[in-house]
Amino acid sequence: MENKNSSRPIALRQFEAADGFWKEKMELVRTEVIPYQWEILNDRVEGASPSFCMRNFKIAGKLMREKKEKGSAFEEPVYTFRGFEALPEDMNHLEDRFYGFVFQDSDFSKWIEAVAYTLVNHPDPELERTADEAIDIVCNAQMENGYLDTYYIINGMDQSFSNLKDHHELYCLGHLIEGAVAYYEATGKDRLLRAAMKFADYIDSCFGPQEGKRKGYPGHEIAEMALIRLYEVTGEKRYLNLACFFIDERGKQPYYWDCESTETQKDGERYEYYQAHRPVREQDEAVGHAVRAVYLYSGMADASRIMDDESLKKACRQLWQSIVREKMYITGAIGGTHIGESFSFPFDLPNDTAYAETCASIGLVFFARRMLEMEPDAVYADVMERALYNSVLSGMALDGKSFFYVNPLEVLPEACQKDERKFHVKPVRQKWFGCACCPPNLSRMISSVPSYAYTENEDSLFMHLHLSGAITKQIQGITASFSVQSGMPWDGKVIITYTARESAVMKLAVRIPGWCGQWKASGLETFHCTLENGYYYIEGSWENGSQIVFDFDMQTRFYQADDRVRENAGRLAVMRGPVVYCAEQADNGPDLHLFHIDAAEPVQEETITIEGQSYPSLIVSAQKKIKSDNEVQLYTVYQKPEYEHAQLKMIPYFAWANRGENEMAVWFFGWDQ
Ligand code: FUB
Ligand code: ZN
Repeated sequence: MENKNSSRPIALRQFEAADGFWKEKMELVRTEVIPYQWEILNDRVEGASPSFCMRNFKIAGKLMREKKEKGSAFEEPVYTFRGFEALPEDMNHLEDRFYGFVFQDSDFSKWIEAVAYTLVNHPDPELERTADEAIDIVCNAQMENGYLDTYYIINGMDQSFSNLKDHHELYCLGHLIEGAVAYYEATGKDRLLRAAMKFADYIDSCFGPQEGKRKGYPGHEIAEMALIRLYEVTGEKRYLNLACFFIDERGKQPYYWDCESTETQKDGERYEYYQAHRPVREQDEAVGHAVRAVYLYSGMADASRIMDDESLKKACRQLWQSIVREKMYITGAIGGTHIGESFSFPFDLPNDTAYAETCASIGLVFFARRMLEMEPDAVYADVMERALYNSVLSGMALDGKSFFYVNPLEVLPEACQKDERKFHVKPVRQKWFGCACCPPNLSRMISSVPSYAYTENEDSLFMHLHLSGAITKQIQGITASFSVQSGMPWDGKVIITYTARESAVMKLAVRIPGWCGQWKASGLETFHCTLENGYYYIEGSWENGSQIVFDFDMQTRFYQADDRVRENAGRLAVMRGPVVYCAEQADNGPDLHLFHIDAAEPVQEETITIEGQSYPSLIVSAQKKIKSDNEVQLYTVYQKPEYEHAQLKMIPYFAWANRGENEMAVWFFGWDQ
């Protein structure tokens, strides 16, 4: 069914990271973030919002045991959904009930997924033992019929499926599948996979086109792409069918949610928030909750690839365009408004009230890779790279110990404290969150980056990101292997060497980054080369020692926004290669808004060390408005302002807020006088 141009991500075991930017990040996740998050999941970090995640599983497991022993039904609890179960004042005497957000289970699933990715190339018996124990706790909470969502197991199954729109059962299923598949692929252990399949089978017995089954679909998408992943690992077509059912049922009239229960309101026109306002093939604008949206589009892209479904592909391309042409920040962040954590209208991209949730950028990376799997076109990889190096990485402190949920492009700390419209913007990263969707999402993303960097099909290996390491590919019964040395994102030289004894006839498709004005490649004499949709296809017989060297120009460039982005009229942003830069008070003093940067002057570079890590900082020539000395009047008759020459020191955006609370800005007025 699949089109021959499509490709699949490499398995993580095909890649061994070499020293470099991403290896450092992956190591940070492995050595710092994953152990820290395990403590968090068990509520053992002082000063951090409690998670209750593992506790909820334990309580649900106890109920399961009691049920088995007594053969009795649960006692009916009072149904108290408020989205978040408030904490008791006395944390030492918690009742045996569910605490936290209704989707708290998913924190475990994301954690185990990240654990799995790290175990592939770093066997760690102790971590694996901890993971197995956690899996036991989770599996013990599963009901006989396969159902596994602690919120309902603890609060009462009579309410299960009563509010698909908001209550996240299918979201928890999706994350459970993702974690279970990853753990199975990493370790070969199938306990969690079997639990996830059992849950999926139960859902399959309740939902579907057949008579008597519910015609509902997830309020928070992810089950779609997860079920497809489950199909791909098990070969069980029913999971693909269920995913396609969820995708196709969305937006059909009468709306399922109008009919599902008395608790939910009949609110058809607000279903944009859930991307359920229209059937997906008729959706042409990215709307609503940004994470939900990109998770849905990812599932759609998966389904369209597998089914080679042209109408679904068309919808994916249209939605992609809607995001990247009209609704994406220069950092690759999405979600312009905190109201509903949503996309705003086209070109409404405020810098200081941005929502720009870390999870949404991660979801955009999911979507981008799936578009690449569907059809190799560097425009997708350009966005994937933009998001990864900027709005995804900014979600985590350089030491891996604190996190941003919201990733603004301009911050004045006082405004975050005093202006209610900006309360969602934090000037420093937090240890954890009551709603902790972002940190564990970051762990699973970063620890699986190689599977975003490389995809493959029968005769080609695609290099979307230029990640240093050794990569293998099976082709015509041969193990082809390449070593890649790359200084990205700081240095544009990429050296690719074929390192297998046996030669292989194949295509290597290397992405030419969209940000790169000029590039050259050498070592191509014996190959047939073509440039297509931003990929340089190098085809021929690869012999041991064959070496291709790419040189991508990393020159710093100034960018402007489309004129319809009113917020940035007359402003410039600075990028060096794929990395967006920002300026902080720590280097430039306060009042960043008074700087006007001069794009006509050359940019100097000097190394800056933050948190023990060194980066190129940029010294940009600027003019700084001299502040008026009138301190009594808010408004005065216009006088030509005076400026003084200044230098604006800029650092990589992802590294901001690692030196305490301070002003930050990405966009600056240009100096064109
Ligand atoms: O609803 C689950 C997650 O919590 C969403 O993906 C995030 O936006 C946050 O609302
Ligand atoms: Zn999040």
